[in-house]
Amino acid sequence: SFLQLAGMSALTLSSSARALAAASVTPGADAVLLVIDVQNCFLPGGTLAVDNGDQIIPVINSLGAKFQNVVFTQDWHTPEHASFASTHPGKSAFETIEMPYGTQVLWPDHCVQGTQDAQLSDALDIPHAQLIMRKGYHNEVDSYSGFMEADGTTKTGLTGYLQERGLSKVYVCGLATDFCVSWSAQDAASTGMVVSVIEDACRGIDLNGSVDAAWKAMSEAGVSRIQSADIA
Ligand code: VGL
Ligand code: ZN
Repeated sequence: SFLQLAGMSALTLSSSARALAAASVTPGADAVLLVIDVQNCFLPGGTLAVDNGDQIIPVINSLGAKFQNVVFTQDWHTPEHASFASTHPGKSAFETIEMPYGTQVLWPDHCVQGTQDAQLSDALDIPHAQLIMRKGYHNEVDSYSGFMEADGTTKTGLTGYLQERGLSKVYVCGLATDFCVSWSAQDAASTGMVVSVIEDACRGIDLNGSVDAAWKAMSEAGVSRIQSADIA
């Protein structure tokens, strides 16, 4: 009967919709791969090495080849930056301190402007990347996010750059999942961009469960959690 046919086609449609949702996506002209802080400091041998951080580089290189638009961020601190434990007498790395803008984790000295430690990894192979956005260069304020400093008001200009170029679909990868990747992804989502984080192209630092907390916060901000295999 007609009713059976209508029911059949509704069933067929919904199962093909499911298949589409699971299928991989080819990034278009409005998509950008945002590669967060793949710098020597966060790689084995660096001053703030993330466990297995080097394992994501081949994944990011093959992702890069699939995107027309690629942007890097680069953590770029002054030598006595406020986020360094060494700047605060009596404080040790991974302790926290209250700053005018809130609680700040104190880090080992890392990614100091102009040093080899702060350079993007030589193993990155994405020659068509278009922009390197530096952040964390104000001595008194940290900036995990590539968009906004930790004071919650000072912008890097990256939102404007992406908007002027019509790049509204942001795919985030890099280091570290629970700090700069998470904060960048949440800020991008808050400006109305469609944001996905590519899990196997990230690694985390994980202080007291911060990786799990970051995925929860990103999910609540509307950020999708995907895998590199989801990108064709
Ligand atoms: C980062 C801690 C301090 C990061 C940067 O790239 O996730 N983490 N500075
Ligand atoms: Zn930093």
